[in-house]
Amino acid sequence: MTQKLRRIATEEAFSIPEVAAELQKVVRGPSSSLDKLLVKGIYDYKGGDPGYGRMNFLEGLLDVEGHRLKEMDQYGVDMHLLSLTAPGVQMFDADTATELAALANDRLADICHRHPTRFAGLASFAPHSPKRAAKEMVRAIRTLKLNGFILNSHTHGEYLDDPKFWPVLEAAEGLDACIYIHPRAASDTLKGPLQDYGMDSAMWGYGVEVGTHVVRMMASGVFDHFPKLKICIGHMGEAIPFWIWRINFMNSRAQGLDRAPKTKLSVAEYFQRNFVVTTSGVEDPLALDYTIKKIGIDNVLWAIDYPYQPTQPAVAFMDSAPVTDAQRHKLYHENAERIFHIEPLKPA
Ligand code: 1DF
Ligand code: MN
Repeated sequence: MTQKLRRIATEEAFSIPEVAAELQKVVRGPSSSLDKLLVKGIYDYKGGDPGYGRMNFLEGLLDVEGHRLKEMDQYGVDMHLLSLTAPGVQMFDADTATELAALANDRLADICHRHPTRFAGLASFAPHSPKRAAKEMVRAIRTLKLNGFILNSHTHGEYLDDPKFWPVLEAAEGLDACIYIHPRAASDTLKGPLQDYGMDSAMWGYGVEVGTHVVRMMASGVFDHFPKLKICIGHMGEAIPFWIWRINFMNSRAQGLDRAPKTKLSVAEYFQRNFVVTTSGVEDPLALDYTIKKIGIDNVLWAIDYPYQPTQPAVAFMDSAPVTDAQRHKLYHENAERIFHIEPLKPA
């Protein structure tokens, strides 16, 4: 019996008008964040070339049930696992962020309930207010029945290894809900040489930012406190699979020199135990093969990165990837169903 090849895309962006309006205020305000470059191109778009050289992404973000569904049908994409697009609510003050995260989660849950086989969703939260965030996380999973969480890397320059964020990690672990650490531009203290030549975002800066974030988490020993915590990272692992041997070797040396805390497991072991990666925006069969070999076939998930990446090549890439049929089922949907608690299709 051959099973239908269900295609679940796991890093698919959307927004709501209220968050878009608040981001437009940020663009026009005094923030020194490197995110402003890209955010301006999306939310202060006035037609023509947005100075960012791209299409009008905002339309694609705000439209979920119209054009997006048609495009999914056209290319055989069964489901988008939606998440509020970067930088989410993390550039706002804590109160605004808390309020808008809850609103975005309500809207997301409505969409998922209207189309239970087409959309699932990752809930937002405001890390700047960790206790309120933990409450919203419980509501998002238990009441709204969302599928996990989205975090757009740093929050005002702070990273998840900071004990102030432990209520958030405790909530995620307790709810058995994965946190997808999605990129945003590098924090103010990291951004220096990333400001030129288009390096601020997906070309390079995003990987530097998220890679730095997850190396901090692994080296800090945070996974000794939260051994069952699951973290998802996109873009074929933000270069971590390629570097893991060296990170592991050098972390063990740093521990020997008392420059890093002693941890129960090695960095390489945390990477295999606590992480899954998606293929978003990397359509390179060699990178896929290498990533599968480093982290295991059960820990790699397919993604498009709609609307920032086109659907057709992402589907063509995974349809033709040099893997067995059983592996293709894992990559396209079985791993996503397991990690994000998406109900498998009933056998026909
Ligand atoms: C871009 C790429 C924008 C990704 C994104 O959200 C994003 C981009 C603002 O290329 O402009 O999520 N990405 O994940 O690679
Ligand atoms: Mn993305």
